[in-house]
Amino acid sequence: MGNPIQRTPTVGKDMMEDVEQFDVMIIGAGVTGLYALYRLRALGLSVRAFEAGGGVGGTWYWNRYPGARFDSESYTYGYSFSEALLQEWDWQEHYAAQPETERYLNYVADKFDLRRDIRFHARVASAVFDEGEDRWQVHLEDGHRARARFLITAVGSLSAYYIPDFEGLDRFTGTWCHTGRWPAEGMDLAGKRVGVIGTGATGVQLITEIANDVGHLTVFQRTANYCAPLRNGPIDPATQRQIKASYPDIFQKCRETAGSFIHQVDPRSAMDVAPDERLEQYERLWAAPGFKKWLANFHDIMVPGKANEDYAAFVRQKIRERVKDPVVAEKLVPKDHLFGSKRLPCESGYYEVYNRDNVLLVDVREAPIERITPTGITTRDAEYALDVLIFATGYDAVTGSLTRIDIHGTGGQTLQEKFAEGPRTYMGIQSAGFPNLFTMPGAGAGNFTRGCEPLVEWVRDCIGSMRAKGLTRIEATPQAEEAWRAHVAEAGATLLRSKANSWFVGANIPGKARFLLGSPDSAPVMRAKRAEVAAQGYAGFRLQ
Ligand code: NA7
Repeated sequence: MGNPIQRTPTVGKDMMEDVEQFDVMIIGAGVTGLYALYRLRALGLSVRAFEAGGGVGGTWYWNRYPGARFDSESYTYGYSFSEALLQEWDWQEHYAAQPETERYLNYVADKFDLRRDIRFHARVASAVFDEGEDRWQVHLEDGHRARARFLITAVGSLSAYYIPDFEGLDRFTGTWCHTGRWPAEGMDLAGKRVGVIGTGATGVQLITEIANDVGHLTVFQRTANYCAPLRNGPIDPATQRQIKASYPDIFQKCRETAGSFIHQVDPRSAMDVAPDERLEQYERLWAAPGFKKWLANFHDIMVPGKANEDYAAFVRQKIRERVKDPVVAEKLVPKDHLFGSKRLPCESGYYEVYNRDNVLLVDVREAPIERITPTGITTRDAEYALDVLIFATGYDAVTGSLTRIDIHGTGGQTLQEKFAEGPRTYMGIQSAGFPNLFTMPGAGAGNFTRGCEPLVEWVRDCIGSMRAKGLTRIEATPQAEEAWRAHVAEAGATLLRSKANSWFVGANIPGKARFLLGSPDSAPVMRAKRAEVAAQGYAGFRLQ
């Protein structure tokens, strides 16, 4: 990424010319950025959002790959703040596909007249804090500059896409792309020899969707995942009416759960019920849509131990039953990580794909990819001729989208240097030495919009209260930050999602420090902690 400024820039008078001035700048016009713009503008502030894409939506703008869709129920994912919006918008499917979600976010942007404060095709290259003025100045890649008292990085937790450093990609003569940058005009896959690297939530959706259209599909799998049937379907008119009548109840239920999903965990232990009753529950939830089979199950399935292993065995059997060739089936059965330690991909016919004659599964743990050649991929054991290569290889999660921007705080320090050993923040909201910068962490492992709304409202209240008191600067104290980091390290170590090598802990990126990205606390606990901090006059922050 180009950086138009020097390593430790200063903000002199000459740099002030032609610099737009705002109260608040937001980087990103995805789910969080749009809501932050709406809320902060309502305070009477001048707000400008900078969006690298040509339209709103963030993740739902970039991830146009075939099969991209929610695993959250559509009506639990949409914004909750406007009753009019809730009643006007008809979700078409229980788990909406990307085009529907992108339409929804465009509808929101239009309804609340948000576009007039968004600059599109505006990638922020750097941001520099002016210590004399308590203001941030951002520099866009196109040379544009703007300043504001507050900077909100609503950059998304899964937006810095990652392509492994395979030798030879530059010499590949076919077409290739990462799923997170799927071309808007689409990719012509019909009849082509297509290779997909990666079988996470994205790969699973993509592979299922394209298998029928391509000439031949080669899937390069490093780690088999536990995947569960999504059981999507259209929302009929009666259900639509029922959903619209029960939004308060839907959002209340989401508020009560750890990840802000609608599914309430069964407080019973799997091991405390009789085996036939346990199996009956497993089967019943397996037949239900969405994450129910994961999040509404016996509580101890979500911690390492006997119940977790019992359920993993159930899921493995479900996979085996669907794949005809037992050798292929065994490759698809996860054996090297605990159930729930990675994000559970939901699928709609994924395993049956491997029963097709035009699909080949290559286990790259057995025979690693050695290089990309002009005509395909060479593994230790074979060569695979490809016309199209698709990277479903994930993201430099949470911190990657922040550290790709050259952010300079007080004393010339950069966020990149500060995050070298993992994120250093106070509750994910701020980093000491970067005053007035609100980093909006993804909920990490939660129903995204449900997590982002209360966080945006907290920041809105914080900025509102500062302005009411004539304060110009808020900064997390190093002590509060250190205590938070210690808490994440300690509490995070016990969590199931710290156990596998996934993006949850930064383990998918070579060289990235292993550290839980996101909070180890449940969403209700996080909301309570933030409320307590605010009630105590922003304890853990220094205000002036
Ligand atoms: P994920 O879940 O990080 O999956 C990335 C996939 O790419 C995963 O199967 C990886 O295997 C694979 N991968 C990554 N690097 C390599 C290399 N070098 N060689 C072979 N395979 C590789 O990303 P997704 O986009 O699927 O999902 C991200 C989130 O988006 C998801 O959690 C949802 O919340 C939405 P690995 O498992 O690391 O062995």
